[in-house]
Amino acid sequence: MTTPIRKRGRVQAAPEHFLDSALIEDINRAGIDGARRGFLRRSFLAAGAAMTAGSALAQDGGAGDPNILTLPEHSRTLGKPVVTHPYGQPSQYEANLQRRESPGLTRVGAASVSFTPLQGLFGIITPSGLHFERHHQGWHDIDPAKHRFMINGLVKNPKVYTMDDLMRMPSVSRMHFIECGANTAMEWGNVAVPSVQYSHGMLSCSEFTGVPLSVLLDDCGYDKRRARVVLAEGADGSSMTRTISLERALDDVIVAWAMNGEMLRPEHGYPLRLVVPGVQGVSWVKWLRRIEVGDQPYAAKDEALHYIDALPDGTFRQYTSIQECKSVITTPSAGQRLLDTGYYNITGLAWSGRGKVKRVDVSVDGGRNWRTARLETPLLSKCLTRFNIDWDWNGAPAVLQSRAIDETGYVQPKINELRAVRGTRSIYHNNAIQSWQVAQSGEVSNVQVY
Ligand SMILES: Nc1nc2c(c(=O)[nH]1)N[C@H]1C(S)=C(S)[C@@H](COP(=O)(O)O)O[C@H]1N2
Ligand SMILES: [Mo]
Repeated sequence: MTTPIRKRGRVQAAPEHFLDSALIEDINRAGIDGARRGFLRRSFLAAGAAMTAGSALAQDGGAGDPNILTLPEHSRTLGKPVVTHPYGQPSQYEANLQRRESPGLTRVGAASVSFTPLQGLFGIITPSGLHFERHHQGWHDIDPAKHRFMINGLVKNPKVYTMDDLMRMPSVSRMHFIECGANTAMEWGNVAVPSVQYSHGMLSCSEFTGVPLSVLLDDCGYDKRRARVVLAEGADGSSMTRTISLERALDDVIVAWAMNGEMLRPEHGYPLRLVVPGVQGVSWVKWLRRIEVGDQPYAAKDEALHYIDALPDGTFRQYTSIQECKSVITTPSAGQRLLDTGYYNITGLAWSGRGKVKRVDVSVDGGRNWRTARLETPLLSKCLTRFNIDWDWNGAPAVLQSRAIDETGYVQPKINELRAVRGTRSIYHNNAIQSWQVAQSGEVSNVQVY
């Protein structure tokens, strides 16, 4: 038995951060119906009016609503034919759901980041067109017929593969999250960004298809006695190179050509990228052109020597490539507004680079009391997990938090706990518990509470 839904809570999207003026015009012009957009529309009409809980607008409940009483045009006419769009597009009413760049983050867009709009997504899979982007030197649309992939170094038979060679090998399909090591970086010192898109949006999750790297290493006859490490190299201008321990390379790393059932999109490495489950995004080399097998003991310890975390005592921590257990509530989240008291489904995402998520607890009082959320299937290793929990909002100020625990028993830390160990000069690997404050007005904002 679940809690009966007395009155559905309504969430207003943030006007500034993920609603642009063009959309507002669209909505006003289109006079849309449909529950979800109806909420949005009423919210806009209500903008400026005092949005106290239980306002008249919040009470209309649809009774006598012309959108249900009048037979609309589309119920009386012929619709558009098949193949109007040979490759389908989202509804025009979803035009606001977009990847967004944080202005000024880098000097040029070719070395920048775009963030996934986590607040607008459902389930665990990120639509390919909304997958976050991180490039050091821009992206390319590489001709797969001309693309070559080489394995060299400590192998008996160094080989150069074409895409055709690779795609006729035995393949696997696996769902995994990818998170940039710098996700949530802006929040180390204090509250810095206005929405979950910017605080956690360097995170996406897809089904990837490709050949296991272990199959390719066997195919080339890697030197089992000496090999300790592999180095992956990208074909873009940054010549992105990252090392991975041989142990991991043989475990679950994939040389992938497909994402979410189609060939990779160019922004994500078409026609070939490395998938390194559980490890920070930088190791997932895009436009992959070479893997070199080596024996350097320093690199064998683990991957990604390049990212280090500055500690308070002036020392640094390295070999921190695994994305530790983390979670975030995506609705309600900063920039949204609750339009009514009553029932809400608090929903969010949890993940761990070390395996499966075991449990997610949710607090609505800033971490004093916790309840265990429902985890939705599938529950996969090194993959996003969707959680949901019922909440009856009584109109009083609240602080929403989620805390994930993975199958190793690791508990997601509070931001002050993390700072005590790692200081505030870090950039990477902020996996702290996120707090969203709900004001009496229903407005939700980013706060740090511990
Ligand atoms: N060749 C190449 N690979 C790359 C990068 C790059 O700039 N060039 N960026 C890395 C970083 S820092 C991240 S977080 C991920 C981002 O992958 P995405 O753009 O598909 O989200 O790709 C990684 N692989
Ligand atoms: Mo990254």
